[in-house]
Amino acid sequence: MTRFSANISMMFTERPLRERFAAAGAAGFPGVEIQFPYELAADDMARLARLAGVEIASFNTPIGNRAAGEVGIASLPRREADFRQHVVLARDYATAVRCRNVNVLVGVCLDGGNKDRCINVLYDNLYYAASELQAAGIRLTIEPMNTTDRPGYLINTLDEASAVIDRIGHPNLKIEADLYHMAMMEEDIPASLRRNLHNIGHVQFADWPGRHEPGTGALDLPAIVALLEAGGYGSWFSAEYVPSETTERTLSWYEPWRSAAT
Ligand SMILES: [Mn+2]
Repeated sequence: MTRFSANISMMFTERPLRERFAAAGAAGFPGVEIQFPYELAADDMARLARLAGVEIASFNTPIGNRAAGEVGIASLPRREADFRQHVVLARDYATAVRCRNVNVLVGVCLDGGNKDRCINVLYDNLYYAASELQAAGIRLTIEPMNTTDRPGYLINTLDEASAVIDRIGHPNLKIEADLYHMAMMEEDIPASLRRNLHNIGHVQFADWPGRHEPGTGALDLPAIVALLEAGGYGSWFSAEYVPSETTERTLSWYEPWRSAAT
């Protein structure tokens, strides 16, 4: 059965974070995800999710020092020890909240533009993270992002992510495919999804342009869901959009699936 989650870092923000779990559950979502959960204690978050009847679908490893331009530290030379701490933190957090997917932000190269060095650091770090998480039963993903919102981000398309995965060669490393980023970076979204389907471990979406709810742009969500499921994809579809009005008023796209689930 198709399972949708709501990203409560961007949705249901009319409420304090602690109340968004129940709001997502009441709207019929069996899962939530959260970009950076660490402001909540893990046992607190586990309790909020349990009370709301939702699973935690995915979250990111820490973003690092945003003021210094860091978008994750996975590709930063001389930060390997900090990266490993982030992985252990995320692994323990995911275990406590029973989350089965953790996403690593591959980041931008801040080493004076020495991209080769950053890429080599990234390979080593991803192999470490994939192994560490696999031992805990948690999948690791990397997410291609668009270069307009994230200038310099190291992985921008599904093909690039697949090339990194093939190079690293760890079975626990997959792609978090975000249809919003794909709309800006891919020549042919269905073709790219088909080509990389064997590597896709998690899916997010927002419409484009605007990054709002499905129906506000060019995204054909039912067609994408059908394509992925026909190809064997069986994990979450995570709504990660900026609601164009109060979140509850932007959920008509979800109605067909919500009715089917109840
Ligand atoms: Mn995303």
